[in-house]
Amino acid sequence: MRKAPKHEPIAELEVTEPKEWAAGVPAVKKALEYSLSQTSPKRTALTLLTMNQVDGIDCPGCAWPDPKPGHRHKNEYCENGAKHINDEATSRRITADFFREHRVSELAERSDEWLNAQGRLTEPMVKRAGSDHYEPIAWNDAFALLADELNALDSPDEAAFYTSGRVSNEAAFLLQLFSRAFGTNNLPDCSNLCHESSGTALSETIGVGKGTVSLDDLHHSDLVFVVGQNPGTNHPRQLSALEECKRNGGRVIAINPLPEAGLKRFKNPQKARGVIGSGTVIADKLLQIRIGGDLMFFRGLNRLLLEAEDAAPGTVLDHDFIDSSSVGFEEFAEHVRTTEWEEVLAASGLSRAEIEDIRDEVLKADRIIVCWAMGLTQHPHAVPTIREIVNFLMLRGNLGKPGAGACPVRGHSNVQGDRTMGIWEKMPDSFLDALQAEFGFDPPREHGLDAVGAIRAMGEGGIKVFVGMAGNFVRATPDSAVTEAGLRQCRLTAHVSTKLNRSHAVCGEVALILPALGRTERDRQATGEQFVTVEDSMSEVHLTKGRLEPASPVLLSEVAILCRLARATLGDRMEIPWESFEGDYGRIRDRISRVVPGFEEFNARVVKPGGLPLVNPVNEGHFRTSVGKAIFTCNSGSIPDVPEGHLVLQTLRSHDQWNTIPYSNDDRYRGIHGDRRVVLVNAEDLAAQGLTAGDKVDVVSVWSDGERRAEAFTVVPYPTPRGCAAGYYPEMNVLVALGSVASGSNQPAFKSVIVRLERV
Ligand SMILES: Nc1nc2c(c(=O)[nH]1)N[C@H]1C(S)=C(S)[C@@H](COP(=O)(O)OP(=O)(O)OC[C@H]3O[C@@H](n4cnc5c(=O)[nH]c(N)nc54)[C@H](O)[C@@H]3O)O[C@H]1N2
Ligand SMILES: Nc1nc2c(c(=O)[nH]1)N[C@H]1C(S)=C(S)[C@@H](COP(=O)(O)OP(=O)(O)OC[C@H]3O[C@@H](n4cnc5c(=O)[nH]c(N)nc54)[C@H](O)[C@@H]3O)O[C@H]1N2
Ligand code: SF4
Ligand SMILES: [Mo]
Repeated sequence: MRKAPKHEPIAELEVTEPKEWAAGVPAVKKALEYSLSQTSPKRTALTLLTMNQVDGIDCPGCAWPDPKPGHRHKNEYCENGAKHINDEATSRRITADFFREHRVSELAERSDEWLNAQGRLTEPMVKRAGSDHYEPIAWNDAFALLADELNALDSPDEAAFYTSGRVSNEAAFLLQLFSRAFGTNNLPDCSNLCHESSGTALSETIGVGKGTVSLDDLHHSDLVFVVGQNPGTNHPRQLSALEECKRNGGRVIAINPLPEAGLKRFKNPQKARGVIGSGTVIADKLLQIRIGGDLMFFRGLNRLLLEAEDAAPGTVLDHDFIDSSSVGFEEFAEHVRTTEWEEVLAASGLSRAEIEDIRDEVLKADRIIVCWAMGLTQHPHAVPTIREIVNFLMLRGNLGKPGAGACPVRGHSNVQGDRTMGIWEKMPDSFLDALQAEFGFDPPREHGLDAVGAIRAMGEGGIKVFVGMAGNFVRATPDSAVTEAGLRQCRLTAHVSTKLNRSHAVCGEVALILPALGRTERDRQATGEQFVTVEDSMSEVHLTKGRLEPASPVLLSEVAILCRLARATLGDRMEIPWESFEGDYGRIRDRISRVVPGFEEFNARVVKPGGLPLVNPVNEGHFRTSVGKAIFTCNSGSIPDVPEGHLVLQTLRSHDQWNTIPYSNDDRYRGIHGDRRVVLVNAEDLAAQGLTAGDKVDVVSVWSDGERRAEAFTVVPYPTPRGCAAGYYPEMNVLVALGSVASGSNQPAFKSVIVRLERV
């Protein structure tokens, strides 16, 4: 539990009307303003002009894919992508003096925004046991220290290696190789916090945990659902794809508790008409659903589709698909027919007429895509919700055909690739067998710990060494006070990072900061300049190559850090040529091509323009499920009863932040300026509780193991459904109990927090 940072003044909160449209001229202006506040016009030009171009820098922001080579715009990036890249390319630097001036305990009191704003980390640092300061350490000493601690553990399972989704395929492959050679599958990652529920639901029902659509499918779909997603802020170029879909005659339905700006109207900053015109209406319909109501909404919709088929047999359902490609239809149909309308309407907060209207849209559409993100995955019943969406798609055969399919929209630029490379605490035996055949050692077979499991184990003393490969574990995870205590209990925490964040300050007895090259920078190794590769949300693997000089000559690449750590730790225990991997990343890709299916001839194929598209078996008619067909499922669940006077709170991103890092206190589209410590509530709920705009409250969540409290937040009336509330991540993470997770995926339920407001 943490109040506003002691050391920094907080600006006055100013609330304006939420915006009706996204992007346009202000987006271009804001991107340039932020870029120039961080670095020079020359460096801005160097990064922005090559961003998302063939041979250039892959945007370090979200995982939205690029159009095919030859179809890319000169400025193939969005306002937020420009901010993310310049946040890394900043000219500001943190040196040893900085750590002499600021104690670790003081840094732990600073805001996330302030820590990030100090600039790039430039040399390895150590905080020794009993000290409250970081001091410089030579690279070799840092690796020796970390290796000694790892080797002193009673069991390799007392270590955990966390990965955040900006890490390249090459580094991710080496990290999982090192961890398994060392002897543990403890590989928690940001995917555990992000799309774990999607992976679980999709693997179970269609046999692959990835989306099935391409950009071209989106452009040519008849009807696209955008559910639990705020693309105007989090995947801005998705709006260009939706705009193209609409130009081709498609329709868009948004399902979201909030009327997010980008869902309404989009002014494409890459097109003249987008800059001067009134923009394109994106969502033909916006259903302001109650938080957590999507499962019952889709069940209601599926029931209506079954009834439409009853009324006109042979005209609604795709019997060919159902009969030849799926199992479980009869049980599913029986289950869905029992769906009570009362329950659907109560859970979704929608009217029956609204849902019937969507049925009519569906009946007119031959090709349907459902896109979703954190609004669906971060609930206790996230997995059944996504399974019900798969049912919905299957009813009319919307899987494995052009213009149709499932589209979980990934967050971090390489979060999907990291999984493909083996960053998962429970990789299947087929992968471990391939690793064994290639490297000649026996990888551990017992499943490891995920993010929630690792935090729990830290608290119980079961994890003693924590290594973070990018990311900001302490702020990304739930139950902030519990996670902080867990990390402080570790013997050693080490972070491979580009920028300073709170995970460096809330640390183990001994702590290491291992500063890495970023994606914008040239990576020179023994055999010359290297590139790395990433996989986007639509399974296209492509290369990325930095153009800037490194922020400091001392920095090492993530690959080099891992190779040197592995050599220091494993010595000559195994015949893995770490030194050769460090010198030439092509040799890592050679190994990947023999271990990971779909990457055959990786080196030769990835250098072709546009890269290497991975084929989703679903699009070739193969369902790799337990029965070899797609599986209809019977699903139940909604938000548990909300006691009188309580609200369901979702924790989300503002427009001006990258995950745990706010760039400013300006949530422009929602009209919240100057202060992030706000809670957005329906005006009638506020009135019912005797609260008015501007009142200060503590937000209190209630769990079986006690209350959590976020102190001194300002209430803001906001157009969200009755009974719902919203607040920003990571400020609200303190409220989410570690035990509150999605069943089946163990993903924290960051968007289902039952709270009450206490006036202060
Ligand atoms: N600028 C920027 N871009 C980003 C990120 C960032 O921090 N900043 N983060 C990246 C990452 S890692 C990720 S995972 C993605 C996240 O992308 P999003 O999933 O768009 O991110 P959130 O801000 O969590 O927004 C969730 C949306 O779901 C809605 N929602 C909440 N609960 C429900 C519900 O029960 N039902 C429905 N239907 N909707 C609901 C919210 O109102 C909100 O619009 O963005 C990526 N891109
Ligand atoms: N309440 C709540 N909590 C959430 C969410 C939510 O919606 N609500 N969303 C969850 C989701 S979807 C996600 S993905 C997680 C995000 O969790 P993380 O991925 O752990 O967090 P980030 O904020 O992306 O990490 C930022 C840090 O990464 C480091 N970094 C950046 N680029 C590089 C690089 O190129 N190399 C290296 N080595 N380091 C780099 C920098 O030091 C920076 O400070 O948070 C989760 N937490
Ligand atoms: S949409 Fe995502 S990948 Fe594309 S430029 Fe914006 S942040 Fe980067
Ligand atoms: Mo994410």
